[in-house]
Amino acid sequence: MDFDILITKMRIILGIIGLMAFSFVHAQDLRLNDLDYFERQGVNVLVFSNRFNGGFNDEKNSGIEIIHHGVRTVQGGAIRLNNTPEQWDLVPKTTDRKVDRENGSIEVSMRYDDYDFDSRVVVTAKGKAVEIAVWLDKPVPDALPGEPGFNLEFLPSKYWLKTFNVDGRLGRFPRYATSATVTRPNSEKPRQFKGFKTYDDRGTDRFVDPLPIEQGHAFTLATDDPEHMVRISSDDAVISLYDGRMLAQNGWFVLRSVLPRGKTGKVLTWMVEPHAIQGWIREPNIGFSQIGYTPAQPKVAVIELDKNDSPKANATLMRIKDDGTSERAFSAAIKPWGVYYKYNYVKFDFSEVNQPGVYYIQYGDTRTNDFLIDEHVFDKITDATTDVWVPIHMNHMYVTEGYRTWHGEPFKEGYLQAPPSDHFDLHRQGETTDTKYKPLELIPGLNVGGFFDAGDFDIETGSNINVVQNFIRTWDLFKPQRDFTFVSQQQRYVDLHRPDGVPDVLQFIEHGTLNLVAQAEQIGHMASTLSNSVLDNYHHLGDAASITDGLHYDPSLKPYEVSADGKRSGTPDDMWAFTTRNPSLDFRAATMFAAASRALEGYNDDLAHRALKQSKRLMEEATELMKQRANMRFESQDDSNWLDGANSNNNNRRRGNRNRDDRQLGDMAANLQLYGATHEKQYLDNFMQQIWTALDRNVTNNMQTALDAIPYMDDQYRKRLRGYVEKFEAYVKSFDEQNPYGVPIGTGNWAGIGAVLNFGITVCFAHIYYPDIVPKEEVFRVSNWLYGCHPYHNYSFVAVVGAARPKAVFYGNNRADFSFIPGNVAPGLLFRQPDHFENYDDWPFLWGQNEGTIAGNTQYVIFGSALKNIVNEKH
Ligand SMILES: [Ca+2]
Ligand SMILES: [Ca+2]
Ligand SMILES: [Ca+2]
Repeated sequence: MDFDILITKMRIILGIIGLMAFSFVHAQDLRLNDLDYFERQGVNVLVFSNRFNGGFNDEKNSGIEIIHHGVRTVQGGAIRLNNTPEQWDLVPKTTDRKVDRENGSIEVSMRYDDYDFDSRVVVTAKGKAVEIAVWLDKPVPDALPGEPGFNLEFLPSKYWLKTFNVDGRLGRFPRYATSATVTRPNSEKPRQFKGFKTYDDRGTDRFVDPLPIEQGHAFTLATDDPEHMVRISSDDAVISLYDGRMLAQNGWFVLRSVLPRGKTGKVLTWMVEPHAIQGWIREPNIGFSQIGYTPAQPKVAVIELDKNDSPKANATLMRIKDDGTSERAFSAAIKPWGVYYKYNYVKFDFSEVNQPGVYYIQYGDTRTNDFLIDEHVFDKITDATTDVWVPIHMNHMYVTEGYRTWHGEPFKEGYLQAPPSDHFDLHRQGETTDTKYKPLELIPGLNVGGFFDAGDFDIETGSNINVVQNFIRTWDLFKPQRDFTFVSQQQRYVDLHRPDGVPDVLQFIEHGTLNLVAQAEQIGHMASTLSNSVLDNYHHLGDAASITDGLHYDPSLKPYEVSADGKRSGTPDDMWAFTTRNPSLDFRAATMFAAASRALEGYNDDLAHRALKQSKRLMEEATELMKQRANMRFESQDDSNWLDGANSNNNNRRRGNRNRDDRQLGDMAANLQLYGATHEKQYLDNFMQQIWTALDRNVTNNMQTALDAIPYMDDQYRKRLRGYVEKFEAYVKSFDEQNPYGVPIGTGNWAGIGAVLNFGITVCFAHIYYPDIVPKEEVFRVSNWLYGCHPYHNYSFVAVVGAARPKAVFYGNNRADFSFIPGNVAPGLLFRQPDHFENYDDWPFLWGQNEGTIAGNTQYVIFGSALKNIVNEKH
C-alpha cells in the first residue's frame, strides 16, 4: 500500500474517532429532552414537572427533582420558608413555568400567598451540571418571619452512612438524627397549614429549629458512592446542610442557602452536578409472582429494560434440586412488548413448566430470587391480613401478640363535639354541629369499636362502613370459619393467634358495627369522622393509647395540669367527632346496618337489633332529607374527604365509582344491597329497572353490580347478561395492548392498587359465573401485579405470608421503625410526571406508595378469598 494513502486513511480513521469522541462527550452533557426535563445517561433533572400540592403539603414529590441512576433521590428544590420543611409547612404555589428550548433552561415562578412573596428560579443546563439561579423582582417581604431560602432535599436512605466533603472538610451522613438544635420564639416561625402547629411547645411559646451539620461553598455528597455522588457549589452564597429528621421522622437531608434581605435581581446561584457512571445501564427488573405459581397457571415474567439496553435473545428457568445444585429446566426466546413510559419491555413465558419445585429465572447476568411452583402457593394469601393487620387496627381495644403489645386502649376519655373547623386531613365541621351537643361537649359512648383508618388513627366513617360491608360480603360468599383471634369486648382486649371459638370475621363485623351504631344512636346520624383535634398529635407514631392523655379535657385547668381526682386535664388533646349531617352517608350506613343486622343475628342479637333499628330510622330520615336537598348530588357523601372518599369509592365497586351519573347508579347499587339485606321485593324491582340502561351506558363500571345480582336472579337474567360479559372480557384483554402488565395502571397521586383490586374482584366473579367467557387464566393478571410482576422492582406489594420477597417497609403506624404490619397492601407504583413509576422499599414515608388503608386491605381480603377459591376449585 502506498504510504501516503495509508496516512490519509489513518487521518480519516482518526478523524472519525475524533468526531465520535466529540459527539460522545457532547451526548454526555445534560440536555432538555422532549418531555421537558434535563437528561443524560444515568441522570434526569426535573424542574417542577411535579408541582407542590396544597392539599396534604410537602409530600416530598415536587419542585426540582433528580432521578439518579433510576432512583428519585433528590426533590424539594424550591424557595422554602424553613430550614427543614415539614409536612404542613407552607409550600409555594407555582404561578408560571416556562421551558426555553433555545437556551436549554426552565424558569419557574412561585408564590406564597400568605406573605405576598414571589420568586423565580431559572435552571439552565451547563455541561454536566445545571445552574440554579434565584431571582427576586421585589425584596423578601419584611413581614415574612424567619429566613426564606433555596432548598434541595436528599433521600436519607440513600445518603446515610455515606461520606461527604465540604470545602475540603470530611464528614459522614448520620444513620439517625442526632445533630444540634436551638429553640426560638414562635413569632419567628412562618405560619403552618391553616394556622395549625405540628408541635406541642409545652407552654414555652418556642419552636425547635435544627442547626446545620455543616456549612460551606462546595459540597460533594456521597464521595464514596458513584451512584449517588452529587457536587453542589455556590460562589455567592453559603450552603448549609441540615438533617430534616430532627423535627420529623419523614424529613430528608436538606441543603439550603438563605436569600439575602433587601436585594433584588439574581440573588443566588448554585451549580449542581449529579455524577453519572460512564455508560450506565439500569439492571433489568424481572417481574414475576413472588408467591410463586400453581403448576397449571400461565407463567409469564415481564422484564423491564433500560432503553439503552439491548434485549437478550433468551431467558432460562433454573430449578434448584434437592441437593442444592441447580439445573436448567426450560429456556425460551424472549418476546418483545415495546416501550411503556421510560422503559422497554420484553416477556419470558415459561407456562409449560408444570413440575412442582423451587425455581429462579436467569436472564443474562441477572438472576432472580427463588420461587415455588406448587399446587398450594395461593392457600395463605389472606392469612396475614385477617390474622394480624386487621386486629391490630381495632380501635378502643388493648391489642397484644405473644410478648409484644401493639397498642393499649386508645381514647379512653371519649370524643368531644367538634366546633366549626376547617381542619387538617381533609376534615371539616360546618357552621352548626347538627347535633344536640355544644362545641367541645363530650358526646358519650363513641369510644367503642371501629378501625383505625390507615397509617393514622382516626375513624373515617365512610371507610368503616366499607370495612363492615367487605367483611359481610366475605362472610356471605365464603363463610370463613377461621378463628385465630381472641376478642373480648367486655375486657376491651384482643390477643392475636389465640382462638376463642368465634369466627374472626364475625368479630370484625361486630367491632365495626359497634362504633357505627354508637354514632347513629348518640349523634342521631353518622359523623363524617372521629379524628384528632390538634395537629401535633395527628402525626403520632407509636402506641395509639398515648395519642391522648386519657383524661377528660377541662378548660378550667391550665394546659398540662391534672385535676386533684386525676380524671381531668387542661391539655386539649381529646379527639373530636365531626358531625356535619350528610344524608347520603346516612343512607350508606342504613344500607350497611341492614346487612350487618342479618349477619350478626344469632351471634350478637342485641347489636343486630340495634343495627336494624338505626337502619330503618336513618333510611327514612335520609330519604326525606335527600328529597329536601334535591339539588345535592348523590355521590357527594365524601366531598369533604376526597382522599379517603376516593379509597372508599375504589373499594366500594357496588357504587359504580367515578361515573358522572352516580345518582342513578348509586340508587341501583344501593337497591341491590338493600334487597340482599332485607329481601324486600321493591328493591329488586327498582334494580331491574336500572341495570340494563346502566350496562348499555358503561359495561366496565357496572359489571360488578350486575354480577352481584346473579345469586338473586333467574336464568333469563344470566342469559341476558352474557353479551355484556363478552364486552367486559374484551375490555380485560385490551390491557394487554395498553401496558406490558395487563392491568389498569393508575397515575394519580395515590397509587392505584384500589382500582387494580376492583378490577381483580370483577374478573374473579365474571369467571365464577361465566367461565366459558372469562377463562381462569384471566384471574392471575392482578395476582401477578400484586405479588411482584410490576415496574420499578419485583417485590410483593402485600406484606404477605408465602411471598419469597415481600416489600420490606410500609407506611403503617410503625413506619418510624422502617418496618411493616403483616398483611398490609401498599398502594404500589406511584407515578411521577412525566414518565417515572416509583415504589421505595427502603423509605416507608410516602403515603401515596406505601400506606395501607382499612378499606383497601379488607377489599384485598375479598379479592384474595375469591382467588383462592378459584385456584383450588377442581376442574
Ligand atoms: Ca385519616
Ligand atoms: Ca375469634
Ligand atoms: Ca385528654
